Amino acid sequence: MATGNIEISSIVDCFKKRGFCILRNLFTSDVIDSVCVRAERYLAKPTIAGAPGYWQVDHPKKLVHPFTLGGPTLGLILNERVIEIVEEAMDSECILAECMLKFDKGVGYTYFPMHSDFSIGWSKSSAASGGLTLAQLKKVVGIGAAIYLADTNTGAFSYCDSTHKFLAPKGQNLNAYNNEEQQLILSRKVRCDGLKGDLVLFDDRGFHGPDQPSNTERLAILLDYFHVGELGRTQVSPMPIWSSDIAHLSEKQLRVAGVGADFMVPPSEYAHTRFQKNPWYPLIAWLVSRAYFWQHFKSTIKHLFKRT
Ligand SMILES: O=C(O)CCC(=O)C(=O)O
Ligand SMILES: [Fe+2]
Repeated sequence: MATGNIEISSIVDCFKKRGFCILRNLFTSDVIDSVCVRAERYLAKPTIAGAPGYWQVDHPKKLVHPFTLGGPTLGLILNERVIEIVEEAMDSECILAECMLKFDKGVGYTYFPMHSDFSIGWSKSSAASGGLTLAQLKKVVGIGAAIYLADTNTGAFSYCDSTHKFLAPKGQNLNAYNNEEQQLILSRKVRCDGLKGDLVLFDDRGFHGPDQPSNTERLAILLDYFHVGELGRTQVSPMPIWSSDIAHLSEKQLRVAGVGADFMVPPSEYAHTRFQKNPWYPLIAWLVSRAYFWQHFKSTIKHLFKRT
């Protein structure tokens, strides 16, 4: 746990040893509060017919792209001090590969089990050949971050201490490991309890996930930075940044935000678009197409009367 002006090198030392660390007092409560107000607005209703809101991809959670919150939110997503820590830990330039504001409802069952984000052969798109090699996996290829937008304990982000050193030999899914291996990994699980505004940094290669099952709601911004030296200037999907916000970004922030970068998944196919496959989608789409029917009907009648 690092608070205040602690040296970057001691943060990186801890991060490299244990695979995670918690940073406190990075952001002022004013900034966090104003991001929360923006988040609440978007979390009130789902996006329908272009009206702003959250994305629904399953029952337990609501998602919002944090860049759409705008303003002070960008200071969290592209914090220069965090970028400095991430780049020192990677020993490379980084790029923001993915980010998401996530509200977990606390449904009382496990829907996001512990996992590793990388293993040998990893790739996000079928177009990429071969996938991640062992030599690449030995480097800090990806660093995730969770920014707590409320005090968090039950349901908090959890990390299996030092498991980034295992390099997930049987893959990303914990179920692929035998009982003994699973017990060994899970016995190292540390629940990262934290305060509103805390930021947890974690090595993507280690086993991690939310503390589930949990009956507690949780609100966090999740970020993922990739190692540019190993994975290229490539994002999982491009970032939707408002023109008014992009004007305030420094050169370093623009670089990490991925201005001019390549991407693996087109925005129209990215995970948040899953509702297109929901059985209710055609009906809701039909309702939307009729949403202004009464107005249309009145205009048509008026027009007819005018003609006669
Ligand atoms: O929701 C969480 O706490 C885990 C997120 C996660 O696994 C990730 O961002 O890679
Ligand atoms: Fe993950």
